[in-house]
Amino acid sequence: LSSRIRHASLLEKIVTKETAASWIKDGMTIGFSGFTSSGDAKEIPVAIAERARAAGKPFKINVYTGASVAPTIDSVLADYMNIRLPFQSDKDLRKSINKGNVNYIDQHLSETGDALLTGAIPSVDIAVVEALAITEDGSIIPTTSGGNTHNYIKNAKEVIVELNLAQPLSLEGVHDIYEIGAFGERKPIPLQAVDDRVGRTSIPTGLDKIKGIVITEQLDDPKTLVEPDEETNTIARHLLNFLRDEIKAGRLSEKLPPLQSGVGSVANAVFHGFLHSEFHDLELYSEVLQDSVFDLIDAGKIRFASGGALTLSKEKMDVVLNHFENYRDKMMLRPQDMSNNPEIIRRLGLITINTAIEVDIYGNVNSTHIMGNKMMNGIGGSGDFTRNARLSIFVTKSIAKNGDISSIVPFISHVDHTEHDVMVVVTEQGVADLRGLTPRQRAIKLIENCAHPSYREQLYAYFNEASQRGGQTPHILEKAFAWHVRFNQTGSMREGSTPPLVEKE
Ligand code: 0RQ
Repeated sequence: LSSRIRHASLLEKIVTKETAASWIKDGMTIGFSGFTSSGDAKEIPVAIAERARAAGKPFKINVYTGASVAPTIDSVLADYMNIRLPFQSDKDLRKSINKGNVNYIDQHLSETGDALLTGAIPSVDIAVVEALAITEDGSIIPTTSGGNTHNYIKNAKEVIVELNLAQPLSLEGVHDIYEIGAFGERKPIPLQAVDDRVGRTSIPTGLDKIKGIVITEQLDDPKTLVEPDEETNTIARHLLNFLRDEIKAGRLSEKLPPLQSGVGSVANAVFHGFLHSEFHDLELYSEVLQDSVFDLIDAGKIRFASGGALTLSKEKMDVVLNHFENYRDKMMLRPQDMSNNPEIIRRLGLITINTAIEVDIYGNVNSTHIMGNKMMNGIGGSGDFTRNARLSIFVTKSIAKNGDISSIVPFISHVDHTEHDVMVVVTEQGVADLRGLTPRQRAIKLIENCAHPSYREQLYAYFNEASQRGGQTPHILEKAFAWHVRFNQTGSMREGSTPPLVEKE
């Protein structure tokens, strides 16, 4: 234990999870570590829920995290949440949010620290954070993610540590914790390349601020790997060919600028595509480092990967965590106000790849809402990256739900990324490069290159009728959401669809 708790006085602070949970009172704001189910607090949230259930009295807390966290926070605490921010992807919590039972604040991931700093959201009472070790001066060494942990520790009155003995000590040194500073005192961030180290390897906390330590030995909740399918492989192929064409045209050099990509099946397929391509010396300045990143490192394709979290499947976690010394000099984990920092994203000139739920004919993108009102996950980092990218790319399959939904629509039903930020759209149908085009030109590119053939005629009918009415961005307002309305009424966006005779399950 002395390698993990490096100041003897801290040994007296070891408590049970039940004791730690008893410190969390109704109405408090808790800042949890954790980003994409990596480096989350694992035992205390469960103990908090058990205690609340047993007490049977009204109990609600505000739950702040880095991004999505494991069900041991988001499912287990869903009934006990007042405010939840800044991102989630949990099916139980999603239900509570969409019923209006949880006050979900869907926030750009880079901005939570600033929201705390400016008093825009309630401040943190207690930070509950997973640690690899606590240093002699009371600094906390995080585990598999950066997240908002340093902001929550700084903002909180007290800190409870979950010291995780299952996370290997070889992770020590992989973090780069840099304080971006208060408004008015903020300096240019001295990061010029993906592998520049500008901060510390631990989070200054102080022995006195640590209220208790709970020992745990659970590994992170592994991610289920979504294998590439025919469509995602085709999207990946189009995307890599687009990059090749950009190189041929002289707009990109053979050594690509650093890449960012979201989580999920397309991201995985794209990175698999890189594995079997001529691209080399790749650099990542991203949030999540998934399995494929480690495959690319093993194949010698990635020079350096900067991320916010290791988001791994069970099999990959076993390999990576048992041999982390093989990877440590090729990667760095940063807090999300650095991994997603607009200043750095713009300076490094990233190529960003994120997934859309739907795209409209003018290039606006909805990443968060189903049929205009129901929250899916949240904007996550997609806005931080897209707005500031050198080359912002959105990917999506052209249809969803067996073709009853077209992902290219006349008007998106919720706006996350505007036409001004979205440069390129890729579906399994092809690539629409929207740069330098007017809205009317963009509409034709998107319908022609990205829409599913079975919806093209319908899209042209809308666009042609709208164009006759005129305008910079032609619309028929009374019909703009007709496709979504039709889907809600009939179960399909296709014109002429009739409601099913039997209610769908
Ligand atoms: O439904 O779950 O019932 O099968 O939406 O769609 O195609 O599996 O794609 O898992 O990559 O998720 C945008 C949600 C895509 C995600 C989103 C249905 C579809 C399926 C999921 P089922 P897919 P993915 C870095 C960047 C925002 C955050 C972000 C996301 C389900 O990528 O949350 O980018 N992004 N972060 O059938 C209705 C449509 C639909 C649709 C798909 N048009 N209408 N349903 N679906 N299109 C990471 C972080 O920030 C941490």
